[in-house]
Parts: sequence; structure tokens; C-alpha cells
Amino acid sequence: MRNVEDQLSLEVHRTLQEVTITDVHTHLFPPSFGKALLWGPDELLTYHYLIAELFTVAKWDLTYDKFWSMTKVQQADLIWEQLFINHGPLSEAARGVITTFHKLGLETKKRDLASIRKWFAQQKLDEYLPKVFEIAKIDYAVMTNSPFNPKEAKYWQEHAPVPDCLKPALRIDSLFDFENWESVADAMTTQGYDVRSTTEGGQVLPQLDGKTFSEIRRFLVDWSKTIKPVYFAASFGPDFAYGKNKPLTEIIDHAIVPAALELGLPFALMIGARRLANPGLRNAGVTVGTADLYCLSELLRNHPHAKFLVTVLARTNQHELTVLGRVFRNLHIFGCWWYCNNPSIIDEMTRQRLELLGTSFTAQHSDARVLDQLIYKWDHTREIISKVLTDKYRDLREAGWEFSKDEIARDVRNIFGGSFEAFLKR
Ligand code: HDL
Ligand code: ZN
Repeated sequence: MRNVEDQLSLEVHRTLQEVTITDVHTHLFPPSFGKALLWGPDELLTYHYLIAELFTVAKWDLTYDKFWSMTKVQQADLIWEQLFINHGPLSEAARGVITTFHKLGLETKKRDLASIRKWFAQQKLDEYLPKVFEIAKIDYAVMTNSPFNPKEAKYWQEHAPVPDCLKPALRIDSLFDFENWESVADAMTTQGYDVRSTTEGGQVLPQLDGKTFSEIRRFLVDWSKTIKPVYFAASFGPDFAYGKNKPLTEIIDHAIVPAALELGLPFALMIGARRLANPGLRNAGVTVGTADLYCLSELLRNHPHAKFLVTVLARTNQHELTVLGRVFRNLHIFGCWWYCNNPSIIDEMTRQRLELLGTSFTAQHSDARVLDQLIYKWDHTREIISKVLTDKYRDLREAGWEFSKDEIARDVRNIFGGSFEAFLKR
């Protein structure tokens, strides 16, 4: 009995190691976008997850301002010393740096950051990028591309080259930034879109009329013709209130969904990030909140022909999201986002999703901000999900079902991109 079990776990583990994965959400950029593409040891060490962790151990006299005034190398040295040498790198983000260096064949046990930096300095990005994709076994990664970022918009308007392994996503959080609507509207009007505003109680808000909606829709369609996105995407706080928040609801109903239907693209919603909870930490200072997913169910019900990709940040929202994934065929759930991208939660979420959805979900996305993170984020995920799937196939066998190696490979590919691509094509 034991060796049959071992056989199964070896087979599942091998399949996880061999499956080519589609990374449906990252913050990577093409090398032609210059410094926008982050890579190398100092970017890995100053990942905002590690910056937040540094301040859990740093002395009180290390103020945020003092840290932000340091050079990238000084920040990296401090994080290396504090989180890797003075304390065990046991957090997921710290262990990930070690995994990345180790999988690149670097001698991590010597803890010699200088020689690691020297190795990276000899890498040529145009050769290094495909090498990272090969080690991580990723066929392509979806980026995060904002038409509201003038620097990035310029690269797109100048047709900067984009390798096939990177695909765009049109990121439109700004359309919901009603605190700063005046500058958001300006960004669109300067590009020739007659988006109108109104003032209510001293606050500049979108003018919710047909002209504004059709101009926002035209903005989305034109930008989609330029960058050819895989999907539209926006992140929301835990206060996401479709159906209650009037401007949010009407911009989705009358501009985003019509543009998405016209182009046959899904709209990805990432819900639960409480931004600027600790402003001193900048993008490391975001926390999490439980959203009211009834609002999401209303969106799904109101637009049965539109496709929605959703991930939520709160562990407390995961079960309800998975149930929505069962009940609404126009919803595809994806990833263990950000604070859920940890072995203990990935394990729980993936078990829950397999038990409620079979393979009709996307188990993970890397959210990689630094190119080399693809290596560790996917290595760690493969290990965790290999254990989960071994248990599930064992349960299936005990129920009286047999399955081939090819069928295991089919199911594994489905939860790592196959179901996502089938959803896009449906
Ligand atoms: O809004 C998002 O896409 C988030 O993923 C944020 O970029 C966040 O900073 C992040 O990188 N999480 O992993
Ligand atoms: Zn992200």
C-alpha cells in the first residue's frame, strides 16, 4: 500500500514540476520599458513585502524618511543584515529570495551578498529574462499596464517592443479614484476624450451622463487597440460597493462592461486592499479588509454575458468567493493574492477550490514585481499544490476511480492556465 501511495505522490510531484504555467497577473514590464522592469538582488531585497518586514525588527530610530532617503543598495544591505543574518529568513518573501538565488545556482549557504551581486552584474537582461522564464516554466506572464501613467503610455505610443512571453492588461484603477477625479479626468481630456466632471459638496466627481460614459468607453477601446490587453483590471478596497456607490456602479455598467463586451475581454476585479493604511510605508503600507461580496454577486447577476476574473485579498472572503465561482458561470476566480500568497493559506484555499470547483479556477498568480521573483513564487507554489493534489487524487482513487498520468497532467495544466484560457475563449 505504501509504495502505491509513494508512486502517486511522486507522479503528482513530477507533474507539478513539469507543467508549463501561465502567470495571469504580474507587475513585470518589457526590457524596452527601461527601468520599469525590476530585476537583480537589490530589487529582490527591497521588495515592498520585505520593507514592511524590516520595520517589524528595526530600531525605533530608523524612521521611514531615513529609510526612503537611503540608496537602493543601502536599503538592500540593511534588509539582508536584519532579515537574513540577524533573524532567520523564515517569512515567505525572505525564503523566496534564498530560493531564487539557489535555483539560479548561486552558493547561498556562504551568505556572500557581494559575490551574488557580482554574478548578477555579469547577466545580460535580454538573455537573463528568457532564462528566468525557463527556470520558472512560464509560457507567458500578464503585465499590469496603466494608460494613466504618462511614462508608460509613451512606451506604448512609441511601440516599444514587447516579447511574446509578456502580455498586457489594461489597469484602470484610476477610473474609480474619485478622491482625485479632477486629475483622472484631465488625463483623459488631454488625450482627446470629452470626459466631464461635476462638483458635489466641494468634491470634483465624474458627470454621470451618456457623453462621459461613451467617452470613457472610447478611451478603453482605443487603448485596447493600442496595447491589445488580455483583460481590463482594477483593484478595490474592502469598501467595494457595486450597486451602492453610484459613480462606481454607473462607470462599470455604462462604460467598462460595454467596452469589455465590444472587445470580448474579461474585467478583472481585485478586491480588499486597504491602501495607505500606513502611508509612511508607501506601497508596503497596505493592509487588508473583508469586503461585502454581495456587491460582487449583484455585478455578476446584472451582467450575465460579461466575463469577470476575481481575486480577493481577505482570507475571510475566500470561501464566499469560491461559492460565487460555483454559482456564476461568468466568474473565474484566480490566485492566492498578496497576503494570501503563503503556504498555509495557499494550501487551505486550493483544497477549498478543488472541493467546490474541480479544476474550474486558476490556482495562483505570482504578482511578481521583480523579474527573478517568478523563480521562487512558482517553485513554492508547485511544492504546496503538489501535496494538495496528491491528497485529492488519493481520495479519488479510494472512491473507486482510476486516472492516467496524462489526466493528472491535464487537470494540473487546467488550474495553472488551462481553465483561464478556456474561460477567455468561452
Ligand atoms: O494592486 C495590485 O495589483 C497588488 O498586487 C499590488 O500591486 C501589491 O503591491 C502587490 O504587489 N501585491 O503582491
Ligand atoms: Zn498585483
